[in-house]
Amino acid sequence: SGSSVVDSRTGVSFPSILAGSRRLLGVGIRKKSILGLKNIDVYAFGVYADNNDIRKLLGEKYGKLSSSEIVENKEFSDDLLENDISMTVRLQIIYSKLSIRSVRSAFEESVGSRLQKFGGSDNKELLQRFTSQFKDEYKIPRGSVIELARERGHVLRTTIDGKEVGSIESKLLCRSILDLYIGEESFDKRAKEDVELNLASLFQK
Ligand code: DAO
Ligand code: DAO
Repeated sequence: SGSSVVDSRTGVSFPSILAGSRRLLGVGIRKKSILGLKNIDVYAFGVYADNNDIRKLLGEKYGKLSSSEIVENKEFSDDLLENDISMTVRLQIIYSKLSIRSVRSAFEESVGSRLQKFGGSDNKELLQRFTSQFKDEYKIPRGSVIELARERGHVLRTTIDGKEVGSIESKLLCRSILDLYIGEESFDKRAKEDVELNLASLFQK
């Protein structure tokens, strides 16, 4: 049991709490244009973070600021990405014709560009390590749920429909993945804003 939130744009339902203490902060859509012609909804996503980690790691810096001061502070989003805060991004697949090949090439583009942005040149190996977790025999039909979780110590743990497919310890990889959802050029601006507003409210008395 437990409560859930239904995203009105996609009808996808997200549990309010994951892993006991990670709270849903915002939901969004990952879109992709095909041949520059039509925009498809690839998946819906929900962003979760552990409230206690947020208070413990960022409370001193942000505890005395108002919500709007926090949200307007350029460092806030960096601090979320950089610190050892337990977070999960839960994806639910909408597009029914996803092939593993198009998934691989899409994230070589999206995750690859972030690895390059934050890590500089030497990151081919890391990207390969991540994509090699995804075997050709996996199927991700519409409705599949993928969770990308940052665990303590900057470990990125990936599960598909509840089954773990791999864990990789890398601060750079964790940061790059989360940046897709709450970074500067996130997939869904409104989701990022909701996450930041909800987090800022944690510091208000
Ligand atoms: O079939 O050409 C096509 C369009 C496929 C779009 C693929 C986008 C994949 C995004 C990554 C999904 C990760 C679960
Ligand atoms: O949307 O471009 C993107 C990035 C998605 C990153 C998550 C990928 C996890 C994919 C698991 C696929 C399993 C076959």
